Amino acid sequence: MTEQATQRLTMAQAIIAFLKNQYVERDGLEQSLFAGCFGIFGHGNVAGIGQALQQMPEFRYYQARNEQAMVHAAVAFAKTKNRLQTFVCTSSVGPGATNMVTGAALATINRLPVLLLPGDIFARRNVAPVLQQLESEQTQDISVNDCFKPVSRYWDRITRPEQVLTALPEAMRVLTSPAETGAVTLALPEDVQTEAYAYPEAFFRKRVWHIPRNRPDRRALEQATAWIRTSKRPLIVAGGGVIYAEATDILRRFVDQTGIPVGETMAGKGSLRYDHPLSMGAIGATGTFAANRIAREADLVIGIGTRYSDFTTSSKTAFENPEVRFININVAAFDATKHSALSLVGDARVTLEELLTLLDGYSVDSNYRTQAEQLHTAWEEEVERIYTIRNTPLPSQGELIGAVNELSDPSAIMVCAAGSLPGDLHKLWRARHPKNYHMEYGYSCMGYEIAGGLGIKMAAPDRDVYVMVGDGSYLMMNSEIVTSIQERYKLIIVLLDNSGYKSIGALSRSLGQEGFGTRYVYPHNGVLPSDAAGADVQTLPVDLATNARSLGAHVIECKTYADFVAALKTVQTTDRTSVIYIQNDRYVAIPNYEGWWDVPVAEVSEMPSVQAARAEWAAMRAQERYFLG
Ligand SMILES: Cc1ncc(C[n+]2csc(CCOP(=O)(O)OP(=O)(O)O)c2C)c(N)n1
Ligand SMILES: [Mg+2]
Repeated sequence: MTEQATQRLTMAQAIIAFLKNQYVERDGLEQSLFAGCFGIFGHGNVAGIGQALQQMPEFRYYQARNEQAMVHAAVAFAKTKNRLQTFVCTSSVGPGATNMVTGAALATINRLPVLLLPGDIFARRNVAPVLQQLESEQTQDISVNDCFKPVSRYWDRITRPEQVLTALPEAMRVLTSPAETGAVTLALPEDVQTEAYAYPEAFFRKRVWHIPRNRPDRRALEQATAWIRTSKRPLIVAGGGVIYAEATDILRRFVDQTGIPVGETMAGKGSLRYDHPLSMGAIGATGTFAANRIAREADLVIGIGTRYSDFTTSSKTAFENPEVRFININVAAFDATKHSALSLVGDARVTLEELLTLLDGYSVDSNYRTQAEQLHTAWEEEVERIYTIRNTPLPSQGELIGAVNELSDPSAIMVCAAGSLPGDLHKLWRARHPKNYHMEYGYSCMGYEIAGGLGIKMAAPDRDVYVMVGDGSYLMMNSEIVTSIQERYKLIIVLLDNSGYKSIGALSRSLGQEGFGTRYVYPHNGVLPSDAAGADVQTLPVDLATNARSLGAHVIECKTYADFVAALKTVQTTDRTSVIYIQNDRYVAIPNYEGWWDVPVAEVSEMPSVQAARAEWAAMRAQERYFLG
């Protein structure tokens, strides 16, 4: 064996020394994959990864308040960077680790890269059970970190220091793969983290991982061309893949040349500017009437970078044309083959470029184009109508969304994740650039909003970041306001208080259940009052504005729409994270525009309203289709 130069480091030091030398390159643009490491220290990582970070301050360490939140921040950062950069997240053993499981699931579902380094129980075992260890009577080869397995795209436990020599390259392969990316978890036993090994120096050399723009099979492209040329009513469904591939310019050219209208998913909104005449806006359960009407009769659906979630397909009821077929452009074969599609497995940008060349001279029938353009105009009028509602005494959510949209800088980024806001924003937000609308709707995780906003601001410090958050989500996770103050990343948080869950309240009422369990009010005779109790309830003495102030934010409390407009102007010059607090109406809703979402209704109930909802549900359920090609 030839002698290799080595460096004696602890396993944790070797990890950080390796990670700081990992770069990615796409289209000739090179950057380091990791912007640093978020972490919360405990006995499971303080002397391992914690010591390594202290020794290598060039790999920037950021303190977080909650492990779940730090993964959200990392993932939101990665989404803003089109998956070309992300963070490492280090936690202690036990609860610190399991707090990250939700974040891992969110990352994997949304196909966003993040590297998780939870501390793990002792590999040497002699002192077991260590504080916070889950013991098993069947095996000693188990810890709570096994919970990460189903939510990680790559999972490993490092029981000897030299194992990182083979584990870290695997982690990099997955993190830098557009098709396979998601959460990568390396569970690090707290003793092994501190153990030394003579690592080959070559391991720490700068490495550049090329992010490919793979091209689909030529024959499949030709077949797709033939399908498009013979279709009468084609529709593009633009998903997150369009944005991650930076394919929005070619998409616009594709649409201009072919006249094919575009509906957008939650992750794909912003693929085409809202004011493009062939933008049908949001599609599916939270879609516009424009997109949903075009979808209903489409004979060809071209899905680009979409997973076809139930929100996108209106739970498989959106596409009613008996002849409908699908062409799916996707980096992941898994998604490309959905709906028995003709699969174009490849990068959205290069695939659209090749397809457009092959479609030279093709354009949809002018009647169809005119119909789509008219629907676009009608939809824009509907948005205008909702933006100009002035509801009293409490403002409506729609008008508040309108104010944020119109008074925010066009370059800003708006972030949201759960509650009634995502559905309303999907319909109403006028996306002016591909990053304008940042919606985490793969996991729709309450608590992502503020933590995610922090990650976005770190990725795009020159842009204003508007966090749209409900009172429920705010209560679930507001801790990263403190981190935003500490690191001087200014967020503009719009906190919409409707005393509970407007979204699930409305869903519950639509299922005949009167909003049971969705209001923040005192129980009455041991039962939480539902919406049937109306205003005859005792409200809670909770003061969220003061809560935000106590965390260091600049807070502006509003009562009216006019106050809200004034606050939106004021926050443009505040010096730190600012919260605009406003109560808004729980009941004024944005209509459903011919979309549907399958939420099964109880088959047996004594409530006539539930029985009626069940009958209505059964009728829609019968319309759900399989797309078998
Ligand atoms: C972590 C998590 N728990 C539960 C849910 C289910 N859920 C979806 S929306 C919602 C209520 C959100 O309340 P709020 O943030 O006040 O928004 P609103 O519905 O009032 O607009 C709940 C409980 C979820 N999406 N995420
Ligand atoms: Mg609420």
